[in-house]
Order: sequence, then C-alpha cells, then structure tokens
Amino acid sequence: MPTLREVDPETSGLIRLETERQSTKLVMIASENFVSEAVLEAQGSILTNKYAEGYPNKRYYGGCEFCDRLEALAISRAKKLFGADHVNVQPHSGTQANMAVFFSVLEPGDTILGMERSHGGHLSHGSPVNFSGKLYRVITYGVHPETHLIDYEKLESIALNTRPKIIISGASSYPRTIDFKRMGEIARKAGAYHMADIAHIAGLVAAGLHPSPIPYAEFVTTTTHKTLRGPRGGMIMCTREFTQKIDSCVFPGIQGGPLMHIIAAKAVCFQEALSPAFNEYQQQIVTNAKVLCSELQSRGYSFISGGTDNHLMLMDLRKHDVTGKMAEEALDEAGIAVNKNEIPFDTRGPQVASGIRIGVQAVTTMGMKEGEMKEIARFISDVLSNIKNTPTLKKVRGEVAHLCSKFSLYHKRLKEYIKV
Ligand code: DSN
Repeated sequence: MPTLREVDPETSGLIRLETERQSTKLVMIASENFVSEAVLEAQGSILTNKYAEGYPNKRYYGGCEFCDRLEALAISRAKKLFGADHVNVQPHSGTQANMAVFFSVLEPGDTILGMERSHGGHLSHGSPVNFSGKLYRVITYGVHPETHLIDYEKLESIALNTRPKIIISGASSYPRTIDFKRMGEIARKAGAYHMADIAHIAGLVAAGLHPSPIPYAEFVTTTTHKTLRGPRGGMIMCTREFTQKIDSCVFPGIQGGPLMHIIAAKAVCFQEALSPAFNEYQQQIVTNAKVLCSELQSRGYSFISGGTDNHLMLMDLRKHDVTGKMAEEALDEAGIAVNKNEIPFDTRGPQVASGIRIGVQAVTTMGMKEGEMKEIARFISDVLSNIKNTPTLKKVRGEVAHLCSKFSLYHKRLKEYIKV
C-alpha cells in the first residue's frame, strides 16, 4: 500500500511540520495535551471504516459485533473511572455533549444560567454567538470583583430570582476549585437541573484531585482530550433516570453514526486513567502549575485569583502595558504556545484581551517537573519584559528548543521523516 507521503506529499509535509512544531515548542494551551501512542493507534485504526448508528446491541447496521463490545468496554471503564450511573461516549465534542443535555430537558426559550464567558465560562454555556445563546434565554453569573472567585451568594440570589431551568457549572479559564456541592444545592433550591461541564478538569476529577460533581449534578459533560489526555471528543454522564433521554438526544437527536475509532481511543484513555501512573501524572500537573505560577509571581506577574488549584493559570497583564494579543504573539515567536484570554471585567474584547491563559498538562506529559517550571517561568518573564526585542525572543526560542529536545515525545517520528 502506498504511504501517505507517496499519495499526498502536501498533507504529509504539513503533518511533518506540525510534528516539528509540537516537538520544538512548549505546548502550554490549557486545553491541549499529548495522547499516548496507544490512544493514537486506536484513533488511527480501521474502525474509521465502520458505520454503527445506534447503541450496543441496538444498531441500524450489520457487522457491529466488535463495535458493540468496544463501545460497551468504553462505557464500563468510564463508569468505573467517574462513578457515574450512565455514560454516553458518542458525543463528537464537548459542545455536542452540552447540546444533547440541553435538548434532553429544555425547550427553546427556556432560561439557562451559566458562567459569563469573560469570567471563565465556555461558549456553549450561553454565549450569544453559540446555539446555546440563540435558543435559550441566558442569564449569567460570575466571579467576585476582588477575590476573582465564583460569587456563590450572588449566584444563588440570581438563581432564586430568575428560576432557570438548568444551572451550568464548570469553566474554560477558571483556575480555582469549583464547589460543585454548593452549585448542586443552589440548583435544587431554585428548582433547576444542574449540569457540570468538567471538560478542563476531568483528569483531576478522575484522579480525585478535584471534587467530583457526580453526586451533585443530574448531568456531567466533558471532553476527553484535555487533562484526561484521550482523543478529541466528548462524553455525557447522567443519573439513571435520564438514560433514555440522553441517549436519544445524542442519536438520532443531534448526531448520526458514532466515530468508532474515537470511541476505541476513549476506551484506551479510560484504561490509562484508571492506572496509578495517571494519578501521579495528575498530581504532578497540580504541583507544576503551582510552581510555575509562584515563580512568575516572584518575578512581578499577577494572576487572577492570586494563584491556581488546577492545571491552568490566568495572567493579568494590565499593569505591564501589554495586551493578551501582544503577549501571545511574542511568546509564540519565542516558542511558547499560550492563548490570549479575557480576564474578569476585561475592558478589551476577546480578540485583544488583557490576559493570557497558561496550562501545564502537556509539558507535564512530556515529563517536565518543578525544575523545568522554573526555567519556563524565566523564559516567559524574559519575553514579556522584552516584548519588542527580537534578539531576546530569538535567544529564548533557542533555549525553549533545547529544553524541548530533552523531553520531546516525537524523536522517533522525526527521525523517520528525515530517513525518507
Ligand atoms: N476551546 C477550548 C478551550 O480552549 O478551553 C474549550 O472548548
């Protein structure tokens, strides 16, 4: 069989360039990670050839006997990992997982209460540019202006005054522990359902390093590719009573055939996450994030909420006369990939923003520990204090490449590229 390079050198060349980028730059975008070779193998397998619309033992196509077993395996591992009553592993993404939950209990025009996006919430939690903001009446909650912690008291009073049908907890750029128990209590008091979106912190929850929302929410959604370190995709967990509704909202409600190669890779990811090594990995993430954050603080940088409890931190750049956009671009030039991010009460829009979001889960997968976090803090500080100084950015770029060369996961792949 001809290789990808022989069939399509252009695509193959671009994959090679991306492999080089991921090997020689620091991946510090809080929603990315490096999957294992086992996950990659399952994801790139011949399962992509198979249609399996429906659910195990209830398919619309023949020849699904192995797909049935694979999907059942993924489900049983996910249930064990998170202690959920019911799991649906078919959502193609986190947004589709959230959409299926909304469709299962909401009618267009119903009120939903989610976290304000600029305070850390996600697009699919009610942003006006997303289906969630277009179909439903959206009310938002946020963080306290001084502590930058979720203002649960205000949230409760908003919930009691507006009586939403669902309250959404979970965030994309909130660096602190979320009190899911309290959110569940507020939802009950307000007569609302509680959906917790744990996309960012799923790995920490699985390892017991962040309290689980499972006992306090009818619905828990997640992606599988962030701290959980699996293939790109989504998943829904729910209490037993919503089993039928959730399954039928995913298929045939909003999706067609499941991506069986991705479901197989999810099964591999869940097995990895059930191992003691995964707990150590998650513990190292939390340690690395704290070290990186405090090193940067000691160099004069401020962080929203004053620190981090999870895998990410949100740097507030306002006092440095630097925008998030400028910082993202300069850091990228120096080989450090982060994203510009609005901070709570930001006066700049998301395209410019006053902060950057930094995540350590991918560099932790590479094997980096406290010593490397201190080096990275120095790189970031050198760049941000010399943002227009090309020689400094070049110097840091070299230092980053040197650090990455000691930890790169793709030496072998790159060598193979050079051979051909
Ligand atoms: N885009 C993801 C993130 O970066 O947090 C969320 O979907």
